[in-house]
Amino acid sequence: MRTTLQSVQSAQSLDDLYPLLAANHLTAGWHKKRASLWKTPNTAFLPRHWSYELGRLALDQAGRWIGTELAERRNLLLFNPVGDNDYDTVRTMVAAYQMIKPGEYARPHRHTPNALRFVLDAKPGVFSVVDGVQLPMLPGDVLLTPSGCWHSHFNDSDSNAYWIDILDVPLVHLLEPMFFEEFGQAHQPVEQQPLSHPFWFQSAQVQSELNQAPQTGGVRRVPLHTADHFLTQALNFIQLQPQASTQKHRSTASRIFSVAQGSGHATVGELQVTWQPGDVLAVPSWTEFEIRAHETSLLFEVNDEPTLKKLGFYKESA
Ligand code: GTQ
Ligand code: FE2
Repeated sequence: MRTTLQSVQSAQSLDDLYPLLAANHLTAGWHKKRASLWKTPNTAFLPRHWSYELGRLALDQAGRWIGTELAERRNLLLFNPVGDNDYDTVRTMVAAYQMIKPGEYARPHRHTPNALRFVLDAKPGVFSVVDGVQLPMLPGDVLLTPSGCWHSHFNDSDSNAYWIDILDVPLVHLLEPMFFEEFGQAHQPVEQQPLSHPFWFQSAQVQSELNQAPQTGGVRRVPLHTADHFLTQALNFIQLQPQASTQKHRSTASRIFSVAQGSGHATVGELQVTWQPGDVLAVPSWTEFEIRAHETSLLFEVNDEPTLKKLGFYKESA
């Protein structure tokens, strides 16, 4: 310490001082390698599109060699190809395609991250169990497994079942409150089989709400009422008439879109893609986007607006 103080004391210039600062884990705010403030958002994430046709085929192939016994979840992560990232889809959220075969049981666990499922293909007999409540998974349904809830999935139908998982794991990684626990038994006891539940948004119910929603420019929106259980993410269904498109805009929120029905084209930043049922689009923060339908289409959107709004960081521009 003596010698350190003496060497700092005897520095004759800033150039003498910089290495002494570094050796003591200090750096001069006026002499950094990287800027810490910039004029407008500078997102590291890329606009991206994933094909369900490919994801589904890859899951079928994986299913020849990996079971739920070994894997816990048979899922394919939709990672954003930036730096050494191999997990995050956008800054705060990850999306995955998951498949479960007839007779399989994806064992129960619970974790800090909030999770939701958007069902793509499933026959009657596929369920998630959330804190002892057995909820059916049928195409177009959305199911919530909020932070800390025990959850497992099983397939008593005669066909493979496929869905999209969206979780706020990357946000939990950033803030570091991660906890994860295995239930300890292979199956979760079922206590209720309700006909409706706040964690279960049935496709038919969403359709009837869409039919009553006002239409502007060929677009109808139905927000899902998740705010009491889901604090970090908001969920919307967006119906587009043929040739209708979402208004071109950008915001500080990150967004993941999944295609429920129909087909069309999207411009996300520099990316131009066509989309089909089951496909996924990543819209990073502050990236301008416009999604256009070729035929009557239905999109499912998950965004992190509630996180940004609670923190006072939400901004948008047309
Ligand atoms: O189904 O519980 O894709 O915990 C990633 C983490 C699915 C799940 C994922 C999970 C799950
Ligand atoms: Fe999970």
